[in-house]
Amino acid sequence: MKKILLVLLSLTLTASLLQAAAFEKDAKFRTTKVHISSEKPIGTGSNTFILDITQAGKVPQGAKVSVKAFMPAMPGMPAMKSKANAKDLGNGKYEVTVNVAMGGTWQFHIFITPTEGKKSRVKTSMNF
Ligand SMILES: [Cu+2]
Repeated sequence: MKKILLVLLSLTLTASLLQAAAFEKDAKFRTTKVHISSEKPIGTGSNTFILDITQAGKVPQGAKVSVKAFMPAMPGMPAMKSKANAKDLGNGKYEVTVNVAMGGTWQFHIFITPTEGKKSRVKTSMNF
């Protein structure tokens, strides 16, 4: 009986390790906090992120969330920009797929418009 429990426990642990995010980052602006995670490592092309948002410790329900990713112009390369609207998964979780055209450092601005109160813009950056 004990052995079965141990096997079940290790299977559960393995499953939760497999589900661990390949990418995680925290960003905040005043009392707005965003935990950004992705199941896959960030790469060129489409990247899907889960944004866990809290505002003053509460989860915003029904907020409009969008992301702007951009890379300023560099010598021999024009500025690059991509925008995406996030999908509300409920409970403060929002899913967004952002397209990034090339490797390097991208600035990410997360725009949160709650049903009531002020909009916020949370800034962070991603490097890959
Ligand atoms: Cu560039």
